[in-house]
Amino acid sequence: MKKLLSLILAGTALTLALPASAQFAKAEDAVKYRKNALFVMQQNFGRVAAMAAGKAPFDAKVAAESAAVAEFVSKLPWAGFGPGTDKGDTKAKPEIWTDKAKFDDYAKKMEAEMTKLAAAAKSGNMDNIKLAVNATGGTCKSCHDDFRAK
Ligand code: ASC
Repeated sequence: MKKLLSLILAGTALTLALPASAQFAKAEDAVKYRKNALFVMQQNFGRVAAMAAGKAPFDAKVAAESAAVAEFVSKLPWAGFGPGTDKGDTKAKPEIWTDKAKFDDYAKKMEAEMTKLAAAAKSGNMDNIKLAVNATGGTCKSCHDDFRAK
């Protein structure tokens, strides 16, 4: 019984650890994985940003749900930037791999701002949502400026 429990716990730990250490069958899959994660994040962030900019009607429930999804998905793209994934159908600049510490720092900052945005959206306060959208968008932009080819 104890053995079964430790097996289950080990299995759970492995599953939870997967995103950060995800291995891909081929580099092309890693590129697709990170692009799709960034796309899903952007679609959800963009929905909230459109409300903050007055380009879409404010729907507090949709904003809260979208920001929560964006926050979760913001943790996923990085597993797709492993060694050897700098080639192919990608705008990722080589500096991502030569200046990894800076790239990782940008990633962490974006995740942190997404968390603040999710909290703001959950509270439903539009002034806070606007501030958080701007701060989060700023972290998207600075990383794109340095690490994404035009
Ligand atoms: C988006 C998106 C970005 C950021 C950026 C904010 O919705 O796709 O890259 O916001 O434009 O400045």
